[in-house]
Amino acid sequence: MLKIWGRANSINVQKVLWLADELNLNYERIDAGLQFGVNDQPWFSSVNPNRTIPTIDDNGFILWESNVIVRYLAKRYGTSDFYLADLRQEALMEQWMDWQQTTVMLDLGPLFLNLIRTPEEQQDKALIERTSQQMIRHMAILNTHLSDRDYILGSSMTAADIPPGAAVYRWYALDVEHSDFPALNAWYERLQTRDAYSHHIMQPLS
Ligand SMILES: N[C@@H](CCC(=O)N[C@@H](CS)C(=O)NCC(=O)O)C(=O)O
Repeated sequence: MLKIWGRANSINVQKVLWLADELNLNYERIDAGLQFGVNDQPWFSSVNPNRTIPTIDDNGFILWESNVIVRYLAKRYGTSDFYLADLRQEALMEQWMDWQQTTVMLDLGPLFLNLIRTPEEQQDKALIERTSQQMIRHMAILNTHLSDRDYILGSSMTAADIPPGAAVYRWYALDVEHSDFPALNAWYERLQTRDAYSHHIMQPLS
């Protein structure tokens, strides 16, 4: 059975759990990271030398890096309309997934850590202001993209919606300035109708 190491409050783990439920996969999740440890045990470095979560074991095939896990599982277990086989469509899926990881998270990550995991007196207010403004710019890009389609790649949900969809919940859940982005908000509402999204992504921030 598929094994997923990672605590349920990690955005990177949540992406994998959301996908696994969308694909109706049987899996075992093992709490790991922060207070749960496991990734600090000596044996874990042979599974993932970075000691990060999520890490998966799919019948002996070990993989880390959340968005790569999303792509692998979607490609292996998803239908061709969930993971698009066409070269250019696939590249567009990867574009939006990597944008979440390499652009959005550069701001959302520190913003989240400061607001949620840092005592108020130690919070970096300048960083909070700067990353909040950057998040508005990132979300404006997604809002524009979604203005003439229901999902990232068109009329139905694909694996491409998963990383940005996980990020957008965090942004809306944080107590920061949110501009009025109708298309982004409509997509967010569409995602909220999915059981796997509300179950895994819409968790209290901790
Ligand atoms: N780029 C990696 C980042 C992985 C990562 O940094 N995960 C965090 C949790 S979101 C982690 O392992 N933190 C250490 C811990 O929880 O002990 C990915 O997307 O999988």
